[in-house]
Amino acid sequence: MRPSHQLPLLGLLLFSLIPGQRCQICEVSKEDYSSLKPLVNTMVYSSYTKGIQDANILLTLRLVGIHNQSLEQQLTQQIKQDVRKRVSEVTSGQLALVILALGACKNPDEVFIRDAHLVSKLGEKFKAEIENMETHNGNPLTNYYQLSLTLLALCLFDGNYSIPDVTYYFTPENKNYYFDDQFSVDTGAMAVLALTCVNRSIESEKIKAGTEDSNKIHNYTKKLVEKILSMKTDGLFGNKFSTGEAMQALFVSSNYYKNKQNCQETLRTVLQEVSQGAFHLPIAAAQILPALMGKTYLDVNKNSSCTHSPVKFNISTEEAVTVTPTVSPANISVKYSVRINETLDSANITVKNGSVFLDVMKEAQKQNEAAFRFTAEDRPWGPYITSVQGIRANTDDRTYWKLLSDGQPLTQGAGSYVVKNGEYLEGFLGGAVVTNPPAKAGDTGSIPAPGRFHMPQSN
Ligand code: B12
Ligand SMILES: *[C@@H]1O[C@H](CO)[C@@H](O)[C@H](O)[C@H]1NC(C)=O
Ligand SMILES: *[C@@H]1O[C@H](CO)[C@@H](O)[C@H](O)[C@H]1NC(C)=O
Ligand SMILES: *[C@@H]1O[C@H](CO)[C@@H](O)[C@H](O)[C@H]1NC(C)=O
Ligand SMILES: *[C@@H]1O[C@H](CO)[C@@H](O)[C@H](O)[C@H]1NC(C)=O
Ligand SMILES: *[C@@H]1O[C@H](CO)[C@@H](O)[C@H](O)[C@H]1NC(C)=O
Ligand SMILES: *[C@@H]1O[C@H](CO)[C@@H](O)[C@H](O)[C@H]1NC(C)=O
Ligand SMILES: *[C@@H]1O[C@H](CO)[C@@H](O)[C@H](O)[C@H]1NC(C)=O
Ligand SMILES: *[C@@H]1O[C@H](CO)[C@@H](O)[C@H](O)[C@H]1NC(C)=O
Ligand SMILES: *[C@@H]1O[C@H](CO)[C@@H](O)[C@H](O)[C@H]1NC(C)=O
Ligand SMILES: *[C@@H]1O[C@H](CO)[C@@H](O)[C@H](O)[C@H]1NC(C)=O
Repeated sequence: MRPSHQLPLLGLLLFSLIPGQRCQICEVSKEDYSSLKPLVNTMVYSSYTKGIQDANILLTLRLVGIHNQSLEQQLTQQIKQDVRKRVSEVTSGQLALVILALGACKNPDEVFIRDAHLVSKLGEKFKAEIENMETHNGNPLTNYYQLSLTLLALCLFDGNYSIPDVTYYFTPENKNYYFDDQFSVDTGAMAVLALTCVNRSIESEKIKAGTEDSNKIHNYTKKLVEKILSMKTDGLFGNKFSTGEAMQALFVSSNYYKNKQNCQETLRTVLQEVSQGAFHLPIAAAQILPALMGKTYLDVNKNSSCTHSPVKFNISTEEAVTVTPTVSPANISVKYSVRINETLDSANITVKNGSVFLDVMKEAQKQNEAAFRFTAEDRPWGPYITSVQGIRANTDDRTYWKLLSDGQPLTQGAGSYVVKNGEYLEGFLGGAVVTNPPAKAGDTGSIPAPGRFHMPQSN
């Protein structure tokens, strides 16, 4: 077990950073576990066919101790089969999630992790990310959320990483914590978890680091925590989908939740959202549930035995209600535009009330193939738009297809966002490029910066 820590010299700080302590956790009380049922039901009663893409689900089931042998077996088998088939092609973050899921607690899958050399393969993917940054203007192959997941998994599973790489690449000033000019709370939170793990490894002398490097890691964590806290609205950090990860980061590295009011504020808002079905995607449920049950990814530990949740969920299929509309819905009309550089293609599109953004895109494509054709890939969060008008977003350039409503970026994807009558929807080739992180909030106009792209391809 971890030794207890003396309080370090933190008089100057707004808060202290106390790793390994469990007193700042803000979790749903056992008596209120019934409010978590929608999340558990969503996770247990979905069909899973995507192999590695379902790793986050297995990770959460094991981390919070929801035991369902048939489901666990099914997920494990599909993940392993997928790993055997295409481990060299998966991204760093995907492989990190696989390792965290398979190794979440003591179970037979550890043999698979070892025999398939997953940890050293992850170490290679980490190196490849860093090499890409060196040759592509500081842009990783994927993103900093995945780089952080990777560092976290390497740290927890005794993989290879170097302290100088950590102190060089994880500075809070790094542009990769931002998309457009927005600090990505999910990304910052994952980095805090990874850095906290590294810090603990330094303390337990699992890895060596000088005082200077230790101090840097400490400072980065503190700064990132401050940024996360600065993104608070209504008890949420970033938005409802980043809050679970933000909570985990705050648990392991701040005293924020020592204040009971802070805790109640977050729980009230999150549970309200849960009751309104905001986390109806299994991945959304999987990302919020650990924090609500007082768990963090730092609890993933191949040495500890798989636990059972102390409370039995009365899981029932009846709870997973799907509302079937009784009357045929009215038609609604929206404006839809695609913007590339200065060119704008617009159309008025009529769809059934209750339609999602993707339905609008499909209808527009039917009407004007040349202007509105698009491609999408299936992801845990739904369909991910990869090209419009044959123009692909490009990670090396940090461009992406951004979805807007009345000029504001959506917080849901095309497959989830339900459109409203009279709304102005836009698909915009946005550049996630920032040469320097924004110094202050509010210094950017509401009009998005011109889109950038690289290597247009028709397909
Ligand atoms: C990095 C990131 C991005 C990057 C991805 C590209 C890159 N350079 O890596 C960029 C900036 C392009 C991006 C775009 C968007 N994102 Co995003 N993104 C993330 C983030 C921080 C990490 C994703 C990741 O790497 N996961 C780990 C790997 C292992 O999993 P993965 O499934 O292989 O990851 C891929 C997909 O997740 C995909 N992706 C990223 N974002 C989204 C969003 C949707 C809806 C889909 C279907 C896929 C997708 O890109 C990842 C890399 O290839 C997550 C945070 C989170 N909590 O998951 C948000 C997150 C998934 N994104 C989100 C959103 C809303 C979007 C946008 C819809 C925003 C917008 N208004 O346009 C767009 C997608 C539009 C489209 N083209 O379809 C939300 C989804 C919430 C929801 N309920 O649907 C999240 C949870 C952030 C949040 N808290 O709001 N994103
Ligand atoms: C499950 O059902 C039992 C008996 O009906 C009840 O006492 C308990 O609170 C329920 N648990 C949850 C998590 O809903
Ligand atoms: C376990 O999960 C399966 C889906 O894989 C589901 O059909 C079954 O009802 C679940 N069992 C329990 C006890 O929740
Ligand atoms: C770490 O690196 C050393 C030396 O390069 C290598 O021998 C070892 O196998 C690596 N370990 C892992 C887990 O990748
Ligand atoms: C860490 O932050 C403190 C206080 O801001 C500063 O004095 C110190 O130089 C920083 N240390 C490093 C290694 O960056
Ligand atoms: C990191 O470890 C040091 C002790 O080496 C401790 O003082 C500090 O609080 C820790 N920082 C974080 C961010 O966990
Ligand atoms: C797990 O156990 C091994 C061997 O007993 C030990 O070397 C390692 O430090 C332990 N890891 C953790 C995270 O406790
Ligand atoms: C909605 O539009 C479709 C196609 O334009 C049309 O067939 C249908 O009758 C309309 N429904 C209503 C309720 O107006
Ligand atoms: C958009 O602008 C960029 C840079 O100004 C240019 O390279 C690109 O060809 C333009 N794309 C289109 C489709 O006009
Ligand atoms: C869409 O409808 C509005 C009025 O309802 C009209 O002013 C506009 O010209 C239409 N746009 C297109 C592209 O048809
Ligand atoms: C669309 O449906 C919602 C409820 O599902 C309703 O509140 C709204 O009035 C409807 N809009 C139209 C234009 O029918």
